[in-house]
Amino acid sequence: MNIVVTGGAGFIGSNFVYYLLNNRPSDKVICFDKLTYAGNLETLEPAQSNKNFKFIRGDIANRQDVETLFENEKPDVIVNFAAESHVDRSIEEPELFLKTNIIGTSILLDACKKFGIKRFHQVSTDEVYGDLPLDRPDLFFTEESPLKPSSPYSASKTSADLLAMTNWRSSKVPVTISRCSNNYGPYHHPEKLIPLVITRALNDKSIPVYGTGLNVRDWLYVEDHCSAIDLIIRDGKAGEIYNVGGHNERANIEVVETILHILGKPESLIEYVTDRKGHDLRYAIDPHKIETELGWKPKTKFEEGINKTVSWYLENKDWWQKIISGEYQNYYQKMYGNR
Ligand code: NAD
Ligand code: TDX
Repeated sequence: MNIVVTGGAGFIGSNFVYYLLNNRPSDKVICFDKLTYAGNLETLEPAQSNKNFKFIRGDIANRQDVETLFENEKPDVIVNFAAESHVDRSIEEPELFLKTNIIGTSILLDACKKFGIKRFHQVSTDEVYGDLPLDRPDLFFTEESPLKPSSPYSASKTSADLLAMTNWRSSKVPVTISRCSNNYGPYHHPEKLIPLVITRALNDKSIPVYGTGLNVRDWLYVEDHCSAIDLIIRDGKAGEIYNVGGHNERANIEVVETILHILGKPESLIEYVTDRKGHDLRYAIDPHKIETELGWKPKTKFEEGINKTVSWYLENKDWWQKIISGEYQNYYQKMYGNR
């Protein structure tokens, strides 16, 4: 199969590229990425010598780029990871999120309609369901939970999901959607909590914890997300939504303390800062459907995954040091300077 991975130079997309190259040697993998601040060609360096891999620079929100991609590559499957993905940035500058996440997805769906496709898979997020209260550990997001996004980011992802489902209903574009909880692992951009804590702690810098630090996220090791998507594009049913998560809920402060402990750094680095606006309290996925219908099971528990992740950042300092120097410094000052 010819599989186009949009956003394959970012965190999860690049892990998915490697997952396919390692596990599906008869597939051709075409990464289509705009290379925004979040995309990094160095991440794909080891893939460039693989005869089954090809990189194309392009924008999912540009119709010409997308149609040329379809004409030249004749994809069987599109897996759409391309997105603006950071909640904090979306609160400051929503417009780019609407353009890439909504218009971009719509343009991809139009091309699927025009050129034909065996499967369009939309990589979505548990954030479309809004949040759960902290005092109801019995509640989980199911595929039937109401859509109640809290940020411009999650509103844009919700809109993309609705467009995907309407294209299935009205035009029979064979769409599937996965809604996954927070990922962590190699190649995660240092603007996000786990790599931010690792990289700042290694530089003995303060660790900004929003609000009380008690907000809960449900962490999934990125390779487990990749195996779920791989299964859905092969065995999942068109028109279906699958929640993906591994019951690894942790309060943010627990995550921060765990990382400091692994690195042997003091908790005095922790600095409580002004909360995120509209900060979602708790995410927790019920993965019953994908487990029972497709036989998916995550392999990596949080304790193992977080140790592997910290080791990866220790062994790949070059990768993240280049990112946190330069433009990212201005971003950090802008976002955290007055907190
Ligand atoms: P990321 O920000 O690390 O990577 C996004 C990638 O998309 C980058 O390579 C970027 O260059 C590319 N991109 C951005 N705009 C583009 C455009 N207009 N055209 C083509 N490429 C473009 O994001 P991530 O964390 O890897 O997330 C990937 C997907 O998974 C997103 O759709 C996100 O909503 C979803 N998701 C992420 C998580 C998570 O914990 N990170 C959890 C659930 C779902
Ligand atoms: O400096 C920080 N301090 C802090 O306390 C940052 C960056 C985050 N946080 C908190 C906010 C969240 O409760 O940590 C938690 C995780 O934050 P992020 O890493 O920004 O992730 P989150 O907002 O949960 O969203 C992530 O998971 C769902 C991804 O970025 C989304 O793309 C995905 O859809």
